Amino acid sequence: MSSILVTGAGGQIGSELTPALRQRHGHDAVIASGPEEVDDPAPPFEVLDVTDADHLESVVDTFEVDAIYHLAAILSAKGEQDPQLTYEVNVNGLYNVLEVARRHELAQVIVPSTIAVFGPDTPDHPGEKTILRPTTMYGISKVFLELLASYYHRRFDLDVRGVRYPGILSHKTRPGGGTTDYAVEVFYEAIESGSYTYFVREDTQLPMMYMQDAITAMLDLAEADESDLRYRCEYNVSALEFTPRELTAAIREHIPDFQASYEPDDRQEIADSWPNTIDDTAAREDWGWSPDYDLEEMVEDMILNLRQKLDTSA
Ligand code: AKB
Repeated sequence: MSSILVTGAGGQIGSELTPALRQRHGHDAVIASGPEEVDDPAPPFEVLDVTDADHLESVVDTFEVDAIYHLAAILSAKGEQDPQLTYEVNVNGLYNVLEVARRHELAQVIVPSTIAVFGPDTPDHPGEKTILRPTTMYGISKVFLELLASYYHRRFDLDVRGVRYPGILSHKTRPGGGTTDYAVEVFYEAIESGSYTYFVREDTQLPMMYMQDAITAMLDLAEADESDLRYRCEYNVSALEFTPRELTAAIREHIPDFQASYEPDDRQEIADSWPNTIDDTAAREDWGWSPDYDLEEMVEDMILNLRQKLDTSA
């Protein structure tokens, strides 16, 4: 029986994408993997470092893998702390995945890109064809991803697809190493301690999305009719845009005493290099992208679920 491999399955997106894929394709048909053993997702789970091409190939062989959801990547803030490791994981890891997919003639590779492909010179509300000049190693590695995905499609007829994700908010697994992590951290702190110090200015507006919409985007694009697609991994997907000031106001609707303060650090420069909004007309036209959650619905759902998880009744 053929199977689907998920790399980075223990991460923020992987921990929610894996169960969604298992619901669609059957539990045992989805092989979760990551650099270390985790309790969640449940087995089948393989400890797999994507920079190890031989091990990746043996996993593809053993489990008769036919499609890969390649989520393993180092995000923007951590990427600036260790650009060499980021290159190794994001660039060499991606190359290993595309090469194994080519050699084994896999049916599909899904790999996310990001708004970090844009840079400080990007004009407002960029589309798919806007010139990309990122200033972070993470952004540069994702531009490479978009170009290499198109190359493997054109040259080897590999079906590679992906969306440019904005910051993603979720209550199950905390993000790690991203610039947009403040938008998740604030919920934990608001519930647990009643206050939070943002590491960006209060007027920093960035595109964001709730996890349920992020999973829908990836699965809908994977299942879209290939003849409808104008792009491979360049699809902008937009759902929400808010500043920390607006997020604070929305949280105060549920936690009136919540106190916010602002101490921008070096992640401010990364945030400032990304656009405030993005144009996702192509995704809406080509494969019917349409998010479900607005800011108020997202905040309500985050607080409800986190209160249960953190076991506070406040
Ligand atoms: C990050 O902040 O690095 C990520 C992203 C926008 O891709 N969340």
